[in-house]
Amino acid sequence: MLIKTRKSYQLSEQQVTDESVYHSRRDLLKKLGYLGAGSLLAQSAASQASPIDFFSSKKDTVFQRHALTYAKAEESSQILTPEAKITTHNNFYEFGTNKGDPVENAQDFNVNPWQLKISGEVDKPYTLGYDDLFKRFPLEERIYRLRCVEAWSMVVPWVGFGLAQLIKQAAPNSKAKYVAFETLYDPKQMPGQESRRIGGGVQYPYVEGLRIDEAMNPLTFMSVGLYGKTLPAQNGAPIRLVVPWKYGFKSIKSIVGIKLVEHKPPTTWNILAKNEYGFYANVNPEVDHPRWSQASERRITTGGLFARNRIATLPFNGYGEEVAQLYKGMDLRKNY
Ligand SMILES: Nc1nc2c(c(=O)[nH]1)N[C@H]1C(S)=C(S)[C@@H](COP(=O)(O)O)O[C@H]1N2
Ligand SMILES: [Mo]
Repeated sequence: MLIKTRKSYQLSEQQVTDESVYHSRRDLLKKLGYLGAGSLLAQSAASQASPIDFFSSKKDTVFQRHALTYAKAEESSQILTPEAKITTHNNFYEFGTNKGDPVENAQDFNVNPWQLKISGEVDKPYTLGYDDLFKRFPLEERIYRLRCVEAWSMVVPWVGFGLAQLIKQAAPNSKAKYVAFETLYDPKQMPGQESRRIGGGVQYPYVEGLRIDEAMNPLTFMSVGLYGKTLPAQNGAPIRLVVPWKYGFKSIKSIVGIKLVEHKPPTTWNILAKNEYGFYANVNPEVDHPRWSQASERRITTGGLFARNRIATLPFNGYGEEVAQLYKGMDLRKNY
């Protein structure tokens, strides 16, 4: 018998009702000083060392729903990766190539003021300032698996909004076939951009891209927070992309530009090694990296060194039902 189970990403949407999303957003706005709760917290928003809590009061329903969301995630074997691991095991080459470099080197990264420009093949280009990132679109929580091309993975409770909302607001024209993303270029703040040795020889600014239909898919997410708080710098503050069915390198961090374009845009890892990293980068256990297998992954969980956390990798990282149709008729070996 076929038992229909909920998709993991729907979990949070079912647990966090519209009402609680509304309240959590109100709560955030309050913290940021928009609903008259003072400016002290608004200031600390700029400093990633003291992230703003989206779900402040431990007594109200919002917090309880939030906790319930996490509990349900654990029940459904979507065991959340602990916050302490999500925020200390990072790939963010602008701050160094070792997993512990970003948390160490990004502590003074200044994200406020910020400008995110939406431009290109659109009728209504616009720019979002720091505050707009949290105000313009209703925030929601999504629990997603994140699968790095290096064969490790995590389960992350993100906070943010669908990329489709941001794109629709710009009114794309008929030439908008792809979306090009760009990370901040600021070598003074990002030591990896100044030194080839620290930055791993990557060409900066880091750039990424999606086909327009991939960008408009409901799963494609702009994250401004995790574990109910604003994003730590090392995870891509103040705003980063999350594309859960693709390898992690597509999920570009600290974005300053989103441009709708006619032709397939260049992407950072493809520029660096095009035989190893393609434009699509869909998680695929059947197509190995030239230097290692992609058939399984090490899930980063609560377990220690000897935890049995090697699991099979799923096509499209387990999101095939939502996204496989985007690639109908395509040779996924060629389009890796
Ligand atoms: N600008 C930028 N974005 C980036 C990267 C990077 O080095 N620079 N690394 C990517 C890779 S390889 C992964 S796996 C994810 C890691 O996100 P996390 O550190 O939040 O887990 O970010 C992606 N986004
Ligand atoms: Mo990655």
